Amino acid sequence: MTQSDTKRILVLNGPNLNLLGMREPGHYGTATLADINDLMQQHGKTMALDVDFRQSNLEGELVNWIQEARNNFQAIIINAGAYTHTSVAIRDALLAIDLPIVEVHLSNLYKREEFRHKSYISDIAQGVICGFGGRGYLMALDAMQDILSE
Ligand code: CA2
Repeated sequence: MTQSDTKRILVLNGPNLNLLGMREPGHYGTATLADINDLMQQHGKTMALDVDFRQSNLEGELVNWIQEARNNFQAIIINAGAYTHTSVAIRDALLAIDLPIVEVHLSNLYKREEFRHKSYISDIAQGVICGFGGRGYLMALDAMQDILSE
């Protein structure tokens, strides 16, 4: 397999997801973001996917990373955290780069407060995975592999 066969996936995580595994295990599970990152790297390797994993609590930083992804990545997996429900800026950045997007949430948004039912990302994503905890990120990677080989 040559390096050009390897697809690069940017995995973005939004505010407070750096606290994963440290608080609220009932909603978000016990795995840390580093644990999920490790699993994604390993799983990605088996499918010739190079996974770059980033987290920020800052909306503008997420927007910058999305803009930069245009020339460096083939796809984006995103859990925008609470910005999912508020950020037109993240939506606009995702629309501008024209890469396939899979949206992930650890918790099942539809079992939670009504304000979490609205996502500014879902209707511009190829698909949404929510409610499966950290495993959802691996499911998203499988889905992205299928999307990229279509
Ligand atoms: O379920 C998800 O993945 C969410 O994107 C998580 C966000 C929440 O605002 C979304 O509605 C759904 C919150 C992330 C907060 O993560 C924490 C993790 C551990 C302890 C406290 C917060």
